[in-house]
Amino acid sequence: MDRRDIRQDQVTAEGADVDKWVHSTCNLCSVGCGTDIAVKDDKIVGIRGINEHSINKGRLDPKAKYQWIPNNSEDRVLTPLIRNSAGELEPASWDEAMELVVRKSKQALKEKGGDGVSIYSTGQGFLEDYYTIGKIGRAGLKTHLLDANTRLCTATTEWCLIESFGSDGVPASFDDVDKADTIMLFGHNPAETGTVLWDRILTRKKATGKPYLIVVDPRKTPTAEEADLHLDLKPGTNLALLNCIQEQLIEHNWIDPDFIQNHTIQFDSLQKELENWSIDKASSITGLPADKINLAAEKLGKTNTLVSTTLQGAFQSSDATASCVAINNIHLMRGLIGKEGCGPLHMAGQPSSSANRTVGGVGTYPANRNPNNPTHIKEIAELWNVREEDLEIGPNKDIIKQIELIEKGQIQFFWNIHTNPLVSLPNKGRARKALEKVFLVVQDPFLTETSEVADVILPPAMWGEKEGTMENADRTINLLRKAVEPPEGVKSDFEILVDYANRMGFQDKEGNPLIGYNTPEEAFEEWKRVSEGRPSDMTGMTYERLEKENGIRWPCTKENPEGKTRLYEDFHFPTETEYCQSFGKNTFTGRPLSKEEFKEMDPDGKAMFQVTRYGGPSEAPQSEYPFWLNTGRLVWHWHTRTKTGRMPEMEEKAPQVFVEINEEDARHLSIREGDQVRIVSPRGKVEVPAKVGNKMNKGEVFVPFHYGNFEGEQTPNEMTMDEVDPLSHQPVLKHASCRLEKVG
Ligand SMILES: Nc1nc2c(c(=O)[nH]1)N[C@H]1C(S)=C(S)[C@@H](COP(=O)(O)OP(=O)(O)OC[C@H]3O[C@@H](n4cnc5c(=O)[nH]c(N)nc54)[C@H](O)[C@@H]3O)O[C@H]1N2
Ligand SMILES: Nc1nc2c(c(=O)[nH]1)N[C@H]1C(S)=C(S)[C@@H](COP(=O)(O)OP(=O)(O)OC[C@H]3O[C@@H](n4cnc5c(=O)[nH]c(N)nc54)[C@H](O)[C@@H]3O)O[C@H]1N2
Ligand SMILES: [Mo]
Repeated sequence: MDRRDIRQDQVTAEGADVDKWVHSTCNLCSVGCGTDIAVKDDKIVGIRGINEHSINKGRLDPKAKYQWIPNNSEDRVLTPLIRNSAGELEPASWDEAMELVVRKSKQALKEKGGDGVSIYSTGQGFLEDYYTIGKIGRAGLKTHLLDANTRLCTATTEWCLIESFGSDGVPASFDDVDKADTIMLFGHNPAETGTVLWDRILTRKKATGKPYLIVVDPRKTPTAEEADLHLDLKPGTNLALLNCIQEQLIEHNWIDPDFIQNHTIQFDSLQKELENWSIDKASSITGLPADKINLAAEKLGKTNTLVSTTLQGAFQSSDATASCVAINNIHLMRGLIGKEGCGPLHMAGQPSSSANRTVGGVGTYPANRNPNNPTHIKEIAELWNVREEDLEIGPNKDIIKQIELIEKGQIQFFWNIHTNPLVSLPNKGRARKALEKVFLVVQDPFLTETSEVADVILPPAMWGEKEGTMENADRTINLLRKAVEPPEGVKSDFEILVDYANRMGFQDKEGNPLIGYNTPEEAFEEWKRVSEGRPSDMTGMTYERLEKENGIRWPCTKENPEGKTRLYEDFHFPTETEYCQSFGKNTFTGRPLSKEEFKEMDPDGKAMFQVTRYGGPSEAPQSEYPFWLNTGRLVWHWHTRTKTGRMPEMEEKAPQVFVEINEEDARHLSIREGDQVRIVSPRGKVEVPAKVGNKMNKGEVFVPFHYGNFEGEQTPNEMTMDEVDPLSHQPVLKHASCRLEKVG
């Protein structure tokens, strides 16, 4: 069914004759392509796709081909920096920098307790780093302030899976993408953001006509242009469409009553909630013609196999979790899960954001454990050899809540690892003031918008210069070997974390170092023991196997060494009260449910239909701000451009920020292609050149979020909202109101 030929993409520096190729994985995006790194004289000189890797079969994304260039960039930070009394960053030794970091974190712990210290990490590091952060955070610092940029990225994946199936873990995999008759890409633009996966879909479509492609996105994206059915709904109306589709499936009896009866609970309450939905109602809210909604419902109702992907157009909105739960409901009512070519495939974005959720570096507990289940906490305490009462549990505080706690003076020490929040966080003005207030450690190979307000900079080794594993969007664990020694003066994120734990004197209950391992592989071996018996069991994996077999999906045990292509093939879901990852939350308010409430539902191995009530967007255009502001990605750039901005091949494709405007709107405002336009939202403004065309619907504008503030007021996050989804606490980065003014 997989129709791709091998096509090995390779780029090396001119004239480089390569000494060796070292096994690795692409570090840009969650598809997880196997790559070999070219090495010459202990320097990275190129990259190629791995032909035997089933995910990419030798292919590489355009950016991926140049991702080794920033490693060799002249402007890497090669020594720790400390801000002096004159306000300048000054070179320091590792001892000086780490002693300052330790002193300041001890001071914050003394004055404010565990919640005086925050570690804000990433979805682009290694599983072993995250596992270490989780252990340091829970058993060392005893903080509730472990979060990451994954909050902005894939927190909704985690929560919609918990709500429906009792645990994180995406049910379908990329292999199902090859088999599905119908694929619905919901708020997902893989033609720009997952090009190798997109190529896999298109190659099959061109050869066989399958799959039927439904694309839900208000913009005419390159993905939408290939769709059989493009639903260009109004921004923020996802759940109105999905509620109507659920209602239509029931009304037309396009459902699987046996599956519903045998493997799910709460269908009746959902059915009742949906009664007042109709095509007309959905049409008036979404702006979609009735016949398009009708067609979508019929296609989804009649297809024999279905994969639904979701990404930021679903996650970065105020009904994020509810919308993704509605998609789970659709799969459950049609019985299209746990079967070949079927299942929800809620995506990840960053190359290893899933790993952070799995191992507990990001407010979750290791191996999908439930913090409100004392047995699970006891297990962690035993595995870590610490006293149960010394393990910090309780509600985790997400990054937006943390900004508020900084404003209130609660958080004093903030350790920012592998993310650039002063470009990527919403409502940037507020975020910047907050980060100016704390003692800020920035761990980054480059000076960024965030390091402008840092007190200490710790320079890390980059991709290719360190060893570890990553988890991609379909539960595949991939290995990255160290190809070269890092430049002199820098240390890997893992080494920095272990060094910090030892300097802090964190110990287990017998006085041994809390972090008892010294290498990433030793950390992985410890993690494997922690994962045993849990949904994300990895006890059957070894570094050697991961390299030889080009990645393995969890769960992977000794009994099931091949890993699992898809979850829930036996239609058994991890919803037993004593096993589940969480007792869940109220799907409308986000209030956490108690064990008693969960027990009352009594799913006991069945999947859970959840009521999905439409709330509508939290901010919408009105008189003073009549336009919708949409933000997102371009194929040429990676996030805040600290990497792609250093690749001349990518910079020249998209050197500058812009605002994309519908041609009628532009005419109305006398704006022409290239004119400078001021975009003003209730929170901030930027001035950028206009791009006029027909990709945007009237009343909607789009700005790529990649561009920071080094070259003037450019970042759209000056204007975005720090409202969050009530369950996943993912910020509503895709929807804000704004007005346009022609400058000059
Ligand atoms: N080139 C490139 N690729 C990347 C990245 C990158 O920076 N550059 N980053 C990676 C990461 S971390 C992530 S998270 C992914 C993100 O990948 P995607 O989610 O595919 O990318 P985005 O552009 O953020 O958003 C997707 C689409 O959501 C649409 N959208 C906006 N509002 C709505 C709405 O109300 N409803 C619906 N249905 N859609 C809406 C936008 O128009 C946009 O086209 O990409 C990954 N891949
Ligand atoms: N308006 C708007 N805002 C958004 C989004 C959107 O769609 N719209 N999308 C959101 C999403 S989904 C995401 S994922 C975020 C991404 O936002 P960020 O995570 O803030 O963006 P990056 O540029 O990937 O930042 C990674 C940083 O890590 C550094 N780095 C590189 N390699 C290493 C390493 O090995 N170790 C360490 N310690 N550092 C390293 C890089 O130099 C860079 O500064 O943005 C979010 N913000
Ligand atoms: Mo992301």
